[in-house]
Amino acid sequence: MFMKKFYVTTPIYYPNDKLHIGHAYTTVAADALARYHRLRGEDVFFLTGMDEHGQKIADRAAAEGVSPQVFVDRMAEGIRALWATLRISYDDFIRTTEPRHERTVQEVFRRLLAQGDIYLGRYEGWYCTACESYWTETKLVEGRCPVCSGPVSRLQEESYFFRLGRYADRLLQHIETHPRFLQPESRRNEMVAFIRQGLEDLSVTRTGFDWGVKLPEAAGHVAYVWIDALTNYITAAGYPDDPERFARYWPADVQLVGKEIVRFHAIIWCIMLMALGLELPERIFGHGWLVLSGEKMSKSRGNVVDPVVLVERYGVDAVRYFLLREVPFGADGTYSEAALRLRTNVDLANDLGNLLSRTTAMIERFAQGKVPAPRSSELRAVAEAALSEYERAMGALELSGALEAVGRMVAAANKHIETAAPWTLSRKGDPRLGDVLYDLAEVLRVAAVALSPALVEAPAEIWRQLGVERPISEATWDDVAWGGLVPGTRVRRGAPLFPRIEAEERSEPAAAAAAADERIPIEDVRRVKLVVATVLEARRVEGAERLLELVVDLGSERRTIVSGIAADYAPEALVGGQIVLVKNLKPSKIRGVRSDGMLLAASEAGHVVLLRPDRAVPAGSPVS
Ligand code: ME8
Repeated sequence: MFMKKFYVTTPIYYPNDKLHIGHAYTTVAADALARYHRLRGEDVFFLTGMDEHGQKIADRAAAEGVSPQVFVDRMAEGIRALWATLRISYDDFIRTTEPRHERTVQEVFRRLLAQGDIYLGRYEGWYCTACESYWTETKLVEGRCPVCSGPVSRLQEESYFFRLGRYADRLLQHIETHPRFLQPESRRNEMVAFIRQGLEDLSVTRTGFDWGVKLPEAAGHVAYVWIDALTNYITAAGYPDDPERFARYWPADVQLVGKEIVRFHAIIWCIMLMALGLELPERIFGHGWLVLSGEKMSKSRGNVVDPVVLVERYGVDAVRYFLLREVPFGADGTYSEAALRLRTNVDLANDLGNLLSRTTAMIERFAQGKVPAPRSSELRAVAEAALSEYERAMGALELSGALEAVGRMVAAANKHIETAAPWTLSRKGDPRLGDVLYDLAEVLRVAAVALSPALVEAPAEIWRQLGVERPISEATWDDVAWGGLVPGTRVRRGAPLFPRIEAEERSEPAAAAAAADERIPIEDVRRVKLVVATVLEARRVEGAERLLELVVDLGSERRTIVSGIAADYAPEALVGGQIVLVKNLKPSKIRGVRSDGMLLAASEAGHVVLLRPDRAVPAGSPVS
C-alpha cells in the first residue's frame, strides 16, 4: 500500500555546551510537525542529532582535559536526556562521529573530487575559530570576525576547494521556479541577492587540526565541519549504502534551520546535492530567533535559558505550547518567563482547562454524568472551519496560526456556555440542553486531537475525562470528524488540566536586566484583595454629576460603593454586569454616602473605561 512519507530535519547541534531554549525551539517545532504528519497516517522520518567535529569542540574537550570523543559522548547523553524531557519523538539521532556518517562524507568528497568540482589549492586568510569560518581581509570588521566579532588568526594552508560558482545559475533557477523551496520569503530574497553577487570557491578541508572526518584522497586533511555536518541529512536517509531507503525518504520534505544558517543550507548544501546529482529538499525554512531583551541567546554570551528548569517549573506541555504558540514561526520573538506564565494561564488554564472542567461538571450535574444525544449542533461549523484553518496553517508551517485556530474553537465553546446558559435550559427542561452539552464535549474531543502534535500530556487527559475509551495515542486525523463522541459515554471528572500558575518572585534568567527601581515585591500586590462583583443596583448621587452609587454583590455579601464614572456610564447600563473591586479598602464617606470598596477602571483622555472579566464568573471570584 502506498503511504505518503514525510522527512523532517533539525540542524544538528554543536555539543560545545548545554543546549538552551533556542535549540528546543527548533526541535519542538520539528517534533510538532512530525507528530502531525504521523497523525495523518504518513510514514514519518524525523531526524535530529549532533555536529561533533571541528576545532571548537576539540578546544572544549582539551579545556575539560578529556579526549574529544569522551567529551562528545558525555554531551550526547545530556542532549538525549533533554529531548526525552521535552518528549521529542525523533526517529533517528545522528552523530557525525559515527562510522556510517564518516563513510558518507568520504564518499561525497571522493565523488566531487573525481568529477572536478573539488580541486586542491592554497588558502590564505583569516580564520575565526568560533564560527569555523575563513574570511578574506576585506570581509573583516575592524580586524575581527564579521559574524561574531571574535578574534581571527592568520592562516595559510593547503586546502581543497569546491567550485560553488559552477552551480550558481542552476540554483538561482531552482529558487525562482520553486516558491516553496526557500522560506520565509525574506530569507529567499536575501539568498537570491547573495548568490547574484557571485559565489567564491569554498575551502572544504582543513589541515590545522585532526578532529574531523579524515579523507583518504587527501592525506593530512579533514573535512571542513560544515561539509561534514550538512551531509548528515543524506547519511541518515541511507546514502549511499542503502539506495532503497534513500529513494524512499530523500528529498527531505522540511528542513528547519535558524535564520543564521540558512545560507549554509540554501547555498552550500544545495550545491553539494546538485553536484552529487541528488534532488534538493522540498523546503528549507529559516525560522527567527528567540531573543532575550533584544539580544540573541547564545552559549558564548552565557545568557541562556535551560529548558529542563522550565519543564520542572511549568510542565512539558506549557513549555512546548509556549514555544509553538508565542511567536509566528519565521519571525523573531522575545522569550521571557513571565510571557510563558501568561500564555499558560490564559490559553491553557483559563480557556482550555476551564472548558473541560465546566463541561464535565455540567454533564454530571445536568445529564447524570453521561454525554447526551444531540438533535443538532451550533458549534460544528465553527469547529470545522477552525480545523480546516489548522490544516492549512500546518501545511504552511504556521505553527502558531494552527494553535490559534484551535484556540478560536475553544473560545467559541466557552462563549457558547455563556450565551446558551445550560443552567437555565436545565431549569426549564429545554431539550436544547443536550445539544449544548454535546457540542461542548465534542469540541473538546476534536481540540484534543488537533492539539496532540503540540501537547504531549493534556490531550490524553482530555479524552480520559470525556470518557473516550480509546487512548489518544491511537487517534488519527480522521478522529477530528464531527460526531465521534458516542452519546451515553460516561464522563470522568478530574483534576484541573492546567492549574493556574501563580506569579512568584523569582530570579528570572531573562528578566535580570529589567529595571529594579519602582518595583514592589509580590507580597505588596497580594495585600490588595481584588474580586469580581456583580452590579445589583446603580443610581446617580444627588448633587454630584460625576458620581454613581452602586450596590454590588460579592457572593458572600453586598456592598455599596461610590464611583466617579457617571460621565461615561449610565446607571441602567451597569445593572447585571460585572466589575472588578478592591475589597479590602478602608471605607470612606463620599458626598454623605459610605463607600465600601473601589472599582477598577482604565483612564483614557479624561474618560473612564471599566475593567470587567472577559466572561461572567461567579460574584466574589478572586482576581489575581
Ligand atoms: O549551527 N533562537 O549548531 P548550533 C532560535 N552545528 N533558534 C535558535 C537559537 C535562538 N536563540 N539558538 C539556537 C549549528 N537556535 C550547526 C548546525 S546543521 C547541518 C549544523 C537553533 O548548536 C537554531 O535552529 O549553533 C539554530 O540554527 C541552531 O539552533 C544552531 O545550533
